[in-house]
Amino acid sequence: MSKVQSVIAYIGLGSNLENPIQQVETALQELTELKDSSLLVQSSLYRTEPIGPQHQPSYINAVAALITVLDAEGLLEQLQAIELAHRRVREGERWGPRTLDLDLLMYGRATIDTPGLQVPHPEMANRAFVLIPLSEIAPIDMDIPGMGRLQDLLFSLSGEGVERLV
Ligand code: PH2
Ligand code: MG
Ligand code: MG
Repeated sequence: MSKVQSVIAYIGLGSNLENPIQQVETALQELTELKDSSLLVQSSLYRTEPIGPQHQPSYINAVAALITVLDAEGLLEQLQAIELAHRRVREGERWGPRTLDLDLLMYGRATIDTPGLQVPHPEMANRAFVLIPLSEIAPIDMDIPGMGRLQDLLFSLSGEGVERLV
């Protein structure tokens, strides 16, 4: 009998349009229903200042951990289907506003660099709105492939503009 290889994946959630808190809460619910996967744990929600263009509303961000037997591409496909269901529009300016963004931050210890998918997410090391919620649910000394330990990345980052919702 072959063993099932399950993987822990970290997903970043973000929204700054059309009731962002509701968008993120619904998406977390949808992640609990994802095929061949189960949601292990989710962070608090955070209100965060926009990175990139400043003329857009503040974001709601969170991070979730899934255990999955989907491969990374299959998981990405499922995440994009959820984005589409939230009427995510894929045009407009880079880093501009969106109803829902689901980023595959990490897929086990995999490093993936293809035109459609880069894992770990190339921007995550610089983003307090990712690392702060991640540190709620991941081991604080977790090594992020190619980027370093979570604790060191956090230490060199300002937490300004990232406010946990009560
Ligand atoms: N996502 C972006 C661009 N800027 N800023 C915040 N605060 N939160 C985000 O999720 C975010 C952003 C593109 O994915
Ligand atoms: Mg993003
Ligand atoms: Mg994205």
